[in-house]
Amino acid sequence: MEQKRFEVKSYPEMWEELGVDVSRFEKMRCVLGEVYAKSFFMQKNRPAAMDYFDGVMAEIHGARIGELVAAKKQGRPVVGTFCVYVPEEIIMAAGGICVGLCGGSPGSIPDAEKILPRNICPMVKSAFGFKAGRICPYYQVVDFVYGETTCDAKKKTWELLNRLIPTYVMEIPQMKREQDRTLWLNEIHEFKVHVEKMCKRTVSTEDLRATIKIMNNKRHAIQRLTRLRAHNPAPISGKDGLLIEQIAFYDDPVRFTEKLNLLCDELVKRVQEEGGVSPKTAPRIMIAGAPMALPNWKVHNLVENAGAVVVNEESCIGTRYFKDLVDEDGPDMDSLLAALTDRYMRIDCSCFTPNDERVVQVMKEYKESNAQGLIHYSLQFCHTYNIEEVKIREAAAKEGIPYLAIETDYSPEDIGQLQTRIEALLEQVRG
Ligand code: BJ8
Repeated sequence: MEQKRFEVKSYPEMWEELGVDVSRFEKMRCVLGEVYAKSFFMQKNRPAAMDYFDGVMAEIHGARIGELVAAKKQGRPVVGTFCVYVPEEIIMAAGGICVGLCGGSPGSIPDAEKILPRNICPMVKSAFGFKAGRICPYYQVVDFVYGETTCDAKKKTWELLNRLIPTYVMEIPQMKREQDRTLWLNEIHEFKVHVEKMCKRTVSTEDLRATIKIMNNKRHAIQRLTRLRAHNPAPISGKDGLLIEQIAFYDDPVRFTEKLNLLCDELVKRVQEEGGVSPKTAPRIMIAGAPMALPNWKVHNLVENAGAVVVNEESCIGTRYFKDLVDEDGPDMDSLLAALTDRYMRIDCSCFTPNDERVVQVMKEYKESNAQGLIHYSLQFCHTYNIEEVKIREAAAKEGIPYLAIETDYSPEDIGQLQTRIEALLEQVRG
């Protein structure tokens, strides 16, 4: 099949104004375009509505950055986050715009390693390296960022990131007892006060209720996509599913929701006609674990190039981001903040102890997605996911689920070894 051409569009003047190191970023832009074309345009029978998401990628450093620059000129701050614990609803209600800044690229890691130790998680290094090297327009356009005290690598990196960009830190509890909920409720109250100060706007109950609805609608749409992916044959590839989950952290939430619902309408028809992107016999694989930040498509590429289809991502760039909604009906600010507290407290990140609800959730999603094999995905040096993997492995064994645990980084060095192990898993599923 002839590969369609793809280019991430170039806007050197705008980048220059933002302080991006344009000559270095230009090279990264070209590589991203090539990798994207190879990963996404070789797929057969892609839904037509993926055109919108291809367009978002083509303009990921162009039109979207232009929108953010325009918003800043109107006095709306652009706020970067690294974790799904940071309540976007409050930032939006204060007039700010939220973008996810996790790093999924090997290209920024050497910049980070000039400062940070080498033996920490690649996601943290990649994120830090983008700012240290000035090689990402998103890191240049944000006015300030919110970090959090989830894992050690992140919380200590914020101290150093604060030298490069104002970095505020939310304290996330590590347990889920009543006193931890109280701590988190207080933290959310303080966060609101801080956001209001930074955005120079007081959040009204109506503002907050409106942004809770916007975010709930977005979560509903991604939940809908997830349910459609549970059909056999899969109406959309796992790679496209992951791409949509990644784009959810960058795009305008209202537009994203509308376009995703259009895609879902197309997938509904496919399901009715039993159409799909792979044969009914293709092994169906679920991936659970650490988030895969844009442009990390490494494991999905390997699984789907081997003839299988990824049907679910239990991850923060996946179901942990959208599985729970916020109660919209509270009559006043206090009840809305309490509803946000409860919803965000349900996120089952491995940084919590104990975190057995995640094991239950992984098994639930495995069944609901009609998967036939489970891959646990950990990033190198991520102690919490790597250790929690033991319990996921035990639960999979108890259920007789074909299982593979992967610990990897963003480099291509282990691709051959991963390919062999993934093929062995798929053989087991086929057998
Ligand atoms: S809520 S998963 S987004 S912290 S992989 S940086 S834990 S060493 S990403 Fe996360 Fe929030 Fe949790 Fe989700 Fe550290 Fe592990 Fe790296 Fe991680």
